[in-house]
Amino acid sequence: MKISLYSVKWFYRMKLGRADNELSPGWLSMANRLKWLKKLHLIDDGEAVGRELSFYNLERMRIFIIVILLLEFLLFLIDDYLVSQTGANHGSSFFTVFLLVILFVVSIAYLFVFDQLGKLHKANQVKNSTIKALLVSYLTLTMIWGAVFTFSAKNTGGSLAAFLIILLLGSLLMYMDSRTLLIPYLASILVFIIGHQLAPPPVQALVKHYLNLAIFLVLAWFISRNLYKAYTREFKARDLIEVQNRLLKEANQELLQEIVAREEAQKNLEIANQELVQLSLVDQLTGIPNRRSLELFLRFEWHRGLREQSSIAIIMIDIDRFKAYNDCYGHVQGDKVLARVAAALDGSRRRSTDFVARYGGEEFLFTALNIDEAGTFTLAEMIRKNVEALHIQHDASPSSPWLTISLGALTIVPGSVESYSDAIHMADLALYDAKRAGGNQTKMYRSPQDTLF
Ligand code: GH3
Ligand code: MG
Ligand code: MG
Repeated sequence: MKISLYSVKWFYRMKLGRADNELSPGWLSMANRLKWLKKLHLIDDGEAVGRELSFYNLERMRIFIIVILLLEFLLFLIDDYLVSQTGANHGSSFFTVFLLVILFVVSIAYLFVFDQLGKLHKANQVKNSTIKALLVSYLTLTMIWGAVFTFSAKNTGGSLAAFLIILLLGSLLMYMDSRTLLIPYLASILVFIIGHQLAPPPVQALVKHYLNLAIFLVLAWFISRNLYKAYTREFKARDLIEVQNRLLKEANQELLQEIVAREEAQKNLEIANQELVQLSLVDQLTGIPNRRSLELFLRFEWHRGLREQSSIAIIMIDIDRFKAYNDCYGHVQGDKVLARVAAALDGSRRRSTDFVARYGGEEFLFTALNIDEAGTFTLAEMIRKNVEALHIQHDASPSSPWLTISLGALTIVPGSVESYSDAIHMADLALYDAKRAGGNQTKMYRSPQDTLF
């Protein structure tokens, strides 16, 4: 294939100004399609059909030669019989035998040649034109032989039958265009006419011969022409179907690739979306929910608390002397510790409704639902002890050898203050209290003078 199949699609579109991707445009007639496909070298321009024809013609030619040899044998028997019956005309019999021997030798030689040609053709080592020339030469020789054979027993009329049989058989078995077929026809007819001029038979036999020959010639030529046309038409249709199949296959392939690419893109998009959601809700450093996540959670739970008049515990947590820790152990180590503390806080959740988030810097917020003040205090103390139990060394802390946290907590029923931000502020005040008292402890928000409201 010399030009990509894409070019056909492109060409169809350009030529007819269509933007769509139709592969088999109904608006292009079959003849036009063939014409343009041929121009683009997408379908056969005569070479392939010629090759296929040569292959089948070689096969048929072998059959033809075998039939000729059988016919010869028959003629020999008939001639032998006639001679033995009449006991005369030995000249004619000698001429007949001579002709039969020539045909026999020539036919055997050609049989061998065609056999070799068949092999060469399979290996693609012989030109089409060579095969065609040899096929035509044999056909021409046999037909000329047939014409000459008519003189061998002019009086019996039987010899003309041999010529006619060869004429008809050759035309039927060889698929040739009608012009090429004219070569053996004209050559043999010429010999036939010359022969009849040189040794004219009785007028009656002459008329009979010419009439028979004319009828057979027209018949053979007509049948052969139709066979050849039907064959080439079928070949072209096959070729066109093949091209269209190829185009279709290619289009399918493209479509498949597109589907795969789309699926891939979709998957990537989903992953990216998931990552985005994660990024926006989870704190990168500690891996626990971030402040945004906390706000969403609190907004939802605050409304529920309002409806159900249930309590929410809010515990504000702050690492003690963390600045000093950073100064002492470095910021990278400080980051690691933040993650460890976050994990300890996360591990302190007892119920599925318990929630902890990084509030910012070294501050965290723990919430629990449906819990009273005593429960909240116990929970906060449990959290504090959990962190202390990590035994993270903190040499810069004046109050403890370990890293500790301070907690400010309260239990509140939504509605008693206007928003959860107020509740957080109150927890923060309690936390401030805890810091003021030396840190590493929990303070509950309860004294009214602590409040700013
Ligand atoms: P206090 O006991 O009063 O809470 O003292 P503190 O030093 O913990 O509090 P302060 O607010 O003075 O300092 C908080 C420190 O927390 C300051 C900052 O260096 C540190 N910090 C905040 N966020 C991060 C972080 O993401 N990584 C690290 N390594 N340090 C942080
Ligand atoms: Mg702080
Ligand atoms: Mg602190």
